[in-house]
Amino acid sequence: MNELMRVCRFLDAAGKVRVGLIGDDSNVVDLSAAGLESLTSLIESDDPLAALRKFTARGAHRVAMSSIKLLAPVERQEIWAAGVTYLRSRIARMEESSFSAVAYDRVYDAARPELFFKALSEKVVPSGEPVGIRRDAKWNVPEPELALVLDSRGRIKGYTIGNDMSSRDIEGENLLYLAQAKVYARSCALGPSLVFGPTEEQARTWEINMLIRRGENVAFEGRASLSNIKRSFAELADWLFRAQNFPHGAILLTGTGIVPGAGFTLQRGDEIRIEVAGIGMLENPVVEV
Ligand code: DO4
Ligand code: MG
Repeated sequence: MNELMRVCRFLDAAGKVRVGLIGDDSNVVDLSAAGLESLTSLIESDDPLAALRKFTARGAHRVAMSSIKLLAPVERQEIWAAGVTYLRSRIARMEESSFSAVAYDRVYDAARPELFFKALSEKVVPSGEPVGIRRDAKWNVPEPELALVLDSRGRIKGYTIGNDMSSRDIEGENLLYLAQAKVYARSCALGPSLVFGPTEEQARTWEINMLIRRGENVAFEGRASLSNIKRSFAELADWLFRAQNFPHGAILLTGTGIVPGAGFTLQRGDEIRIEVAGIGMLENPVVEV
């Protein structure tokens, strides 16, 4: 088992953006104070774990988790997403749209995966901030997904949690509306941390859990094993980097295996919690946009 190191981006008390190592003791080691330039420089380094050890050894400046504001663990990376990578997602897409059912059925087994642009980094919502549901949609869901952190050469350097917020009625009406169903204000959340160290084999042993609270009640609860993703992570990364340049690297959401039943839609005020042991909990309230 490889060692895991969890890194976050945060605002310090003076409002400066910092990169920190999350400890087990509710403290964060301020790596920027130890000379770390950026999250991107860690992602680009050949051995991020060795770089992290070097910076933490340089007289650690610790800050309490409770005193910082978390930012999304992304700098200038583009955010992309894969779709229909779990059998559950194929079934759900075919149910929501008679019109596009054949396309979803085919892409699950095709050599080329479904990949789509999801967000610019400056539009990503961190843990704690609201995600959006479109006011012109009637059927809105969160999509909890493992996200791969890729360097500028397409190498998998770490993992985070992504929420690929989606409007299922818009997507189901016509496949040509996919961009509107997927890309709108507050439609992508990432965080809370970026984990360096785990191999793909290790990450595939993890479970992803989602709980949606509505007032005092649990409106939905579900889980999926990451071992059920049909394609290898390396395969998804390889397709993304074909005929594309990502000078700052990229984040690639790997698809959802948790799809609430057809009677469920998000409402304003719902609270979404997505957890992957080892990465942490991505928590977002829901607002209408
Ligand atoms: O085209 C549909 C998108 C599917 C998706 O986002 C997923 O499977 O996670
Ligand atoms: Mg998705």
